[in-house]
Amino acid sequence: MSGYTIAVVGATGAVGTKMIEMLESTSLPIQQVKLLASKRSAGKKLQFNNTELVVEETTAEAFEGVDIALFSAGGSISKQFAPEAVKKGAIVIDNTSAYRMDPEVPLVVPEVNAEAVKNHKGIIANPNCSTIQMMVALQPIREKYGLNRIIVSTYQAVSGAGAAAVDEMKEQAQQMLNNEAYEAAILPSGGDKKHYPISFNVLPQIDLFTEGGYTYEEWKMINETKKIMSDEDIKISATCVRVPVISGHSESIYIEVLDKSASVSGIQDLLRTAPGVSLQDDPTVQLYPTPLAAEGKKETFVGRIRKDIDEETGYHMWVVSDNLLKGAAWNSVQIAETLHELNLVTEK
Ligand code: NAP
Ligand code: 3JN
Repeated sequence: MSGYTIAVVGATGAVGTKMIEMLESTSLPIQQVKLLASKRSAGKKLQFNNTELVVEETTAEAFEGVDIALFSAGGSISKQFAPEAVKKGAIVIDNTSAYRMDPEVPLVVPEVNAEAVKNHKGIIANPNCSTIQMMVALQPIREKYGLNRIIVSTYQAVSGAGAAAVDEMKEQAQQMLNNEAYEAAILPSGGDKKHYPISFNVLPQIDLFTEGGYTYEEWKMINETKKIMSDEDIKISATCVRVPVISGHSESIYIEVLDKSASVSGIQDLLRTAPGVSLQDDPTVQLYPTPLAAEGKKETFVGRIRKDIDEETGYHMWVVSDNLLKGAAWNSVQIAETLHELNLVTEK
């Protein structure tokens, strides 16, 4: 039987679980799936296409015979094991930030820069979830009208911070509704000193603060956008905010285009047929995207497109996508499909 051997590293996690689901629905020829996680999960059983698979510990040897390895077990695991997987002949598609800004590593959103996979030297990086959906929505506009400036504010779901953060939010909500004492131990960032409740709240901090009063999440959006769009000069600023939503990141995006002939209807026409985009934009019938409706879907949904009041070339829009699918697992599997379509994977 022919087909690829695909490893999922971090298979028991929030993203890894979705990767398994995406592999179940892919058109890729698959001979075998290997599920890898930490030593703690070794021996645990998970389903793939109604077959029970046993989770193995992630070791260098585990990548023997693997053609494609999808990593989502955190940056330190990618740093440790991605080079080992490459040495064993696998192509690594890495969902962490470990290699995203490495000039030797393509950073790929297939709807935007699929061809970049051709330059890989063993590792291809999957961008941050908030960057991916913004790129899918803006690329068609950029191609037609040019893009000069992006100002984005995100409304990010709690599942982006991992399964434990979702559990904490649910527990807080129940405690608050029962008028009981509640605790906050994870958000806004497990690595920071203070923690705030996310239930019935909004937190203007995702990850730790760094240069210029921006957080790492905000810098990821800025730097990754410049790399994916191959445009160091594009003006971009981001404010990343956590909201009490389980899945689905939303973004309010302001752009300035170069071409003065752009219009709301012109942008709507472009997005109606753009790859990976679903236009949901009709205020007369209250049609616009919401995270709850986007959950479980692969598309990036766009609505509320309108012209800025003062700036002739300025437009606003609302962009929503499932952060664990297009933002992570689906984009990674799409990269694997792109490699396959371009005949860049060799079966062992
Ligand atoms: P999670 O739910 O906490 O899952 C973490 C996974 O990593 C689990 O499968 C865990 O296995 C595994 N792991 C932990 N330590 C390990 C070790 N020493 N060796 C091998 N595997 C180990 O986290 P998540 O939300 O799925 O996120 C995982 C990573 O994906 C993040 O750290 C981030 O880098 C990346 N991510 C990317 C995006 C994006 O924007 N593209 C979004 C979310 C996450 P056990 O069950 O055995 O502990
Ligand atoms: O918080 C979110 O909504 C997205 C989080 C992504 C994330 C979480 C932990 C570590 C990342 C990422 O993909 O940028 C990382 C990381 O690998 O740096």
